[in-house]
Amino acid sequence: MTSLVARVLEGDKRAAARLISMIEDDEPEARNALRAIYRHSGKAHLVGFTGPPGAGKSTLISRLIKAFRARGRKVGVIAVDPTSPFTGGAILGDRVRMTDASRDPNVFIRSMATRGHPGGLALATFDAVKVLEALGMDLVMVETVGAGQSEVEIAKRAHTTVVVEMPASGDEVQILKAGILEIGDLYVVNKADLDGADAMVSNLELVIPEHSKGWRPPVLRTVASEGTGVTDVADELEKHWKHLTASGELAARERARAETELRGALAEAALQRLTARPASQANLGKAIDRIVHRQSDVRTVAEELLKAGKAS
Ligand SMILES: Nc1nc2c(ncn2[C@@H]2O[C@H](COP(=O)(O)OP(=O)(O)O)[C@@H](O)[C@H]2O)c(=O)[nH]1
Ligand SMILES: [Mg+2]
Repeated sequence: MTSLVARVLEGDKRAAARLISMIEDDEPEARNALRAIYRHSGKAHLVGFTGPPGAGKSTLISRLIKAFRARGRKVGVIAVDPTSPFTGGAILGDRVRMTDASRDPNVFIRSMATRGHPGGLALATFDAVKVLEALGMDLVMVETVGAGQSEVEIAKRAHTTVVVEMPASGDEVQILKAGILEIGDLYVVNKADLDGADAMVSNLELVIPEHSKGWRPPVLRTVASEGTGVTDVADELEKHWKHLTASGELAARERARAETELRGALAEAALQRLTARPASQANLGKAIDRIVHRQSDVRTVAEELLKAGKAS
């Protein structure tokens, strides 16, 4: 195990891949490894991408990998989307070949399943981010499925959140998903080659609130499939990072992130403690019966289980 950690710290991509698999499988040794690498994490600029399926997040990210490599940055990507076309090191669909990237020691791409996590973002995702930081990546991009609560969760965890939209087709009314306007540090209207891009941009510019901390989220347009506008996105990402460090906002976000992670870990630990043993499984079954039969409300039952768990 120590040798696996040592290899990750030396920049060995295969060791990192192995460790992330162990994290996905929730192997006990993975926890020890995470303990060992924790103090080597926290160095990368973590950028989250969210937006409707098909907007072009994966395509944009693949272009950004190239843009940032050209700037000498080491780039990690985690796609929390089983349908994300990062398989086998090749971006499918638009035929942008990523085989160079998979051979590049300074690029690491990985897809992860959400495993039914309600937010759509597995706790494992952010453990994997730490592995990539320990691996020496200085930019880590996380692609999330723009569904459920995942975009709110990525916004809480990432330093910079990019919302990727695309023009609506025909006379379809452009309805932005609720909550999307509070989370973006950067808005990208991709597929600017299609009709309706201008409308989408003005729509966004009209409704985006001025962020309180001296950052007005820009609205950029791209044709990711052609690489158009990608440099501007890379520039704005760097600008936002500079803004975060210069304004002190970075420290505040780091604290908020630590709190989110602690709360997540507490919830998971409590749940595991109360449901792991066969006896607790039976208790859980009885508790569910009581809720279904209206003998007790959910909160009361949860409190009782917590108390019983402490006593045992
Ligand atoms: N016309 C057009 N198609 C694009 C553009 N960017 C991506 N696409 C295509 O849109 C589809 C969905 O892209 P993808 O990156 O998988 O979207 P994601 O679901 O948001 O990750 C793919 O077929 C891409 O080739 C663009 O700028 N213009
Ligand atoms: Mg995708």
